[in-house]
Amino acid sequence: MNKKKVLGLSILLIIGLAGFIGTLGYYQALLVSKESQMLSLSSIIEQSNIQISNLADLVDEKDDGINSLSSEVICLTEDKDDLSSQILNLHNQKKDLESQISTLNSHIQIIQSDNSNTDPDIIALQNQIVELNQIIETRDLQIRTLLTKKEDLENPNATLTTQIEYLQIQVESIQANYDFFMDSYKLLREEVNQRFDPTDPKLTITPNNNEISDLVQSITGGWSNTSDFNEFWTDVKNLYFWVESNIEYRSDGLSPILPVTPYNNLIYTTDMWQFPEETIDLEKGDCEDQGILLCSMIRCYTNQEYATDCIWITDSESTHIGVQIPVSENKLVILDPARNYYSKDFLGNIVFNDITVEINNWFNDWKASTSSDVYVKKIFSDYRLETFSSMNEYFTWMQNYGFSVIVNQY
Ligand SMILES: [Ca+2]
Ligand SMILES: [Ca+2]
Repeated sequence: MNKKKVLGLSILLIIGLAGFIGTLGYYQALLVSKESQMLSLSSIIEQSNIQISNLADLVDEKDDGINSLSSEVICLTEDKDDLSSQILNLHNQKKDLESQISTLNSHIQIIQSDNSNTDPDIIALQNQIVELNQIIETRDLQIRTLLTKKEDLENPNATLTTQIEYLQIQVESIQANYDFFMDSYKLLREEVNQRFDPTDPKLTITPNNNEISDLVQSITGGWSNTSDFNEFWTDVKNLYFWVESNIEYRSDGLSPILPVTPYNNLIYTTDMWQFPEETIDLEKGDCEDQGILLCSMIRCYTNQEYATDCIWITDSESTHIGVQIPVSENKLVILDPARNYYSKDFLGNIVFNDITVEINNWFNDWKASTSSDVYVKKIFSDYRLETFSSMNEYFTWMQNYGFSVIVNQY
């Protein structure tokens, strides 16, 4: 062999040796690791063995407990049997006692029935029991009554509220009665006082009243031709004479005027206005009663189409009422049945004088020496009411009468 082959084999040998050494190292390290794992597993096994040992001890303890409990169960079962026996025994004893009681009750009933009608003590006792039961019932009733009162006392508000509600109903009822009473009095007062200086004298002129229209028809036969003023004045004169002849003059008596409220005093007057139909029925009346009747009759006769008024004159001492018929061209006819006066000539025919002349004629007839303060205070009819404060005011107003007036012709 040559040197080169030796060198090569040597190198190969070295390389193989080195590889072997490396592999050996690796397995040595692996061995160390496995030994460490073995140690760790040994430690776990050791701990597990300890736990197993502990569990074995515990199982022993439980076995002891089970044994102990088993003996207790045996004892309790014995006790239960004993108690059941006792209960059964008691049931039997109870049945026996009930039987004895039943027997005793039968004996008692027999004894009671034997003695009930014969033993005075038992009868007396029974009577006492009845009385006592009655007393108990009475006491029960008293107790219930007292309990009810107690409840009322415990709820005073409820009781007071009920009382207040009851009183309020009473107050409302009384108020309603009072209002009705006052309303009725107001109507009564208006009706009564209509007769005394009425605030609305228009209401006293009643041309539509059946009694008035029947009377007017019987006296005049009606206004058969309303363009015939001769018929008109003839019929008016007949109406005037009917009143003058058939209504007796009679001064008013003393009459009471109702106050505003029923609590004030009455006022008395001798000036009482009658309604036309009342004057017809009474056949009596003073100046305003006769004037109101005649005015109503003439208004009825003309079917309310021509002017006719009551004319109310006054001075410082007295008043008087007649009837006026305004006539065309500022003429005037006055009809005053209470004083037997009407606008006439010496033959008794109706005449048409100027208003101022006729008013003065009438004033002079009323009072022979006319006082300076006499004037027309009001005129009124069913269709109007006018009030004046002087004669000039009345004359001026009459110039512009503004209502259909009768023509001055026959
Ligand atoms: Ca006629
Ligand atoms: Ca009168």
